[in-house]
Amino acid sequence: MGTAPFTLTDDQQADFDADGFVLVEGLLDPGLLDLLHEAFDRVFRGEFATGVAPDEVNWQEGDDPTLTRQVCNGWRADPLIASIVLRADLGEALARLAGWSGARIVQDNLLWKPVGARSLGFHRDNGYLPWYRPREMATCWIALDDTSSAGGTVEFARGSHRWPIGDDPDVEFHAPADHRAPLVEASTAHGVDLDLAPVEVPAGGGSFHHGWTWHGSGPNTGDAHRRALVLHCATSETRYHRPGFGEGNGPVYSRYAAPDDDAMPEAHFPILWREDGYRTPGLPEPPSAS
Ligand SMILES: O=C(O)CCC(=O)C(=O)O
Repeated sequence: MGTAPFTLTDDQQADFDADGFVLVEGLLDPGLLDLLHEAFDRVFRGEFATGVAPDEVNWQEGDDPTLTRQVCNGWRADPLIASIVLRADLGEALARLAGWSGARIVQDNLLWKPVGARSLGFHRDNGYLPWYRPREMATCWIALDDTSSAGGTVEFARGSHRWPIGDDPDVEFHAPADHRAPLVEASTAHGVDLDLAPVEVPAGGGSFHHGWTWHGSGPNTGDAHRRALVLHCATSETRYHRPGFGEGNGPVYSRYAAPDDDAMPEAHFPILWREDGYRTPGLPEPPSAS
């Protein structure tokens, strides 16, 4: 057995277009879950198998146990993480959902919310991206444990990808006092009712969401870990946008820009899938679990 390639259906595309997200099952071979849990253990212990540090390390063993643990671009540090978040089939699904001719990874997220850990504030991913153009992202969120509302799974505000752009309230991502406050402020400002959809799926399932969809998650009041591996992509055509380098998460990710060229280097932002058949050479494939 191996991970069967994910193929998007017309119904899933229609749900994504209407709601700004779609829930899916079977993104991952269940036999890989234990191996991925071990990879999370390694990375959050500071063991970087490749010798390369992730771009953002927001929690390491010994830090505040009530915080949701987060590492960004763990794929640079761990080959198993790389083999999942660099998958061609996931890149293809994201490109098709977003209407792009190809997809490149911008960032992965390793998120680990143990029992009792606090929330992640509601936000829109595109809000962090003034440093590249087009300012678009689409995301695949993969549950590594069975998820539930009580366990603090991610929630999406249905239809919020169509809300106006440009006047979003300030957002505190890590452990805000009220994780839904910016969402409530935005929905009130736009005069729309909130319709929140929790991603409740078996481990190995997950979701795809649009870069302007509001999402966040509550504390883990359940009785089990809540780990997720997240793949954020942009179109393969994306180029740096220097006026935005100092904003959003630009100070971290614009470090890979050449001084005289706005191309995004494939070594740092590999192309996972392109409709003409191109894929950045040498990317790893997922191992066979059994
Ligand atoms: O898992 C969460 O609670 C948040 C995930 C997130 O922000 C994302 O996938 O873009």
